[in-house]
Amino acid sequence: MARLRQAMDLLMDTFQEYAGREKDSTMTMIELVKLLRKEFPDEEKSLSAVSTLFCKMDEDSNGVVSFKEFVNIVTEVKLISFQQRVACLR
Ligand SMILES: [Ca+2]
Repeated sequence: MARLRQAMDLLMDTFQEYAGREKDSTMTMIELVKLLRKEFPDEEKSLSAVSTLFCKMDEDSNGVVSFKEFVNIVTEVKLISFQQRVACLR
């Protein structure tokens, strides 16, 4: 359980580093660009790709990404990545 707690703390810290440290902070598209540039330096970051990702993250379409929306997309991406790796092993 300690590892899961550490993972959640890391997710929260990473989100707050880019979105701000307020209690109910949210992430804008500009903040998402900064996160992607620093955390995923080798990934594609075209305006189109970032815009598509942001729209997918912003589930309630209010123009900003909450921590819950951020966690949802991160876990979805990791789940897809895991499923692709398992499929490759078959
Ligand atoms: Ca939102």
